[in-house]
Amino acid sequence: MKEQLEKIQLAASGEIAACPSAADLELLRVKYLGKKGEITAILKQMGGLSAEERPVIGALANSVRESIEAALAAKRTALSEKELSARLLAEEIDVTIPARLVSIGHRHPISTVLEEAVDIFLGMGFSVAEGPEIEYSVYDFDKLNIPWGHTVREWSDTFYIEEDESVHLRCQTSPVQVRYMEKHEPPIRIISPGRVYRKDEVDATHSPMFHQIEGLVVDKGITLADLKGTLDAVMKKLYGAHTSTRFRPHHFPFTEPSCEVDVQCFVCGGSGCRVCKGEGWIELLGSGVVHPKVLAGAGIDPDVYSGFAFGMGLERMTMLRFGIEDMRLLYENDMRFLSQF
Ligand code: 2U9
Repeated sequence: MKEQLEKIQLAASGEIAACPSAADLELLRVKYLGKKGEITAILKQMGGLSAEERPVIGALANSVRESIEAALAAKRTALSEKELSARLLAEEIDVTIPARLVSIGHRHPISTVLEEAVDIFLGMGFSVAEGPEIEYSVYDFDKLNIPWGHTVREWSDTFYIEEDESVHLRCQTSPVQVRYMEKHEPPIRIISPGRVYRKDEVDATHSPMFHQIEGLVVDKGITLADLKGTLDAVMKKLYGAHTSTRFRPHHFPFTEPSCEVDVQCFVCGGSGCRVCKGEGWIELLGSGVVHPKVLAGAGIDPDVYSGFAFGMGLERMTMLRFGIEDMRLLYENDMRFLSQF
């Protein structure tokens, strides 16, 4: 039995030393120290020993068990240290590798110009009004004094949704202001920015979808002088304090009198260049005193109140502001182009 125990001791220490993993180590523990293990088997046979042999073999068996337990414990520690250092090596983070930069996009130049204009109008006491892009023709045409038969109502000019031409994609944001007048008492001071649609062929200066900012002021005693003073102040804020404005007579169905507004060329200062096409002036806005029929149609008494309105194309303002010569570039979503502005 003594030799048996010594053999077990030798075999166990060899196997434990060579054991490759914690799972295999557990199998060895069961093999040597478990209930059906080799040491237990020896202890079970001790009943057949003489009274002198029993304590000697018992002490030996105990010391073999303790030494196997100690070897197992030492090996367990060694294996877990090995596993830890292998994991640390595998999961090592090299903090010196340059970070992959996240691309965070870029504000569209149209948004930049829109936000700037909205800020200016908010500062002057205007608020922003919005409305549907699919609009009743009554709101986009009739209530704006654009009667049946007017050219802008033609199929070739408009994206009709209904066969009977009663609903279409709005061609201006004016209907938003008609809706606002119907719901609010003067004084009214609003701008309505948004997308509008016209059946234009795509070229460097046209697109079937573009953006406008329109504005409306209605109160007692509003005159053309308020229109001129307000728009002159806005243009000075947009293009610099030295900017001069010029008001030319024009015609719009919804305003009377009507005018177009030019600003002195902010590139050449008025002497004539490529941007202003030698004119010295750049046309930027349409405007006028709101037609009494338009006020009355929206439930506002034109004998008590008067107002002025204006409209500008955001794409045109953006192109002039950043020196962009082709409108199509604004819609291509090419980051190489957009991130320049
Ligand atoms: C109401 C009454 C009148 C809005 C106006 C213009 C003149 C105008 C153009 C500028 C360039 C359209 O984008 S563009 O092609 N707009 O010239 N718009 S007055 O007049 C209104 C609006 C609402 C109730």
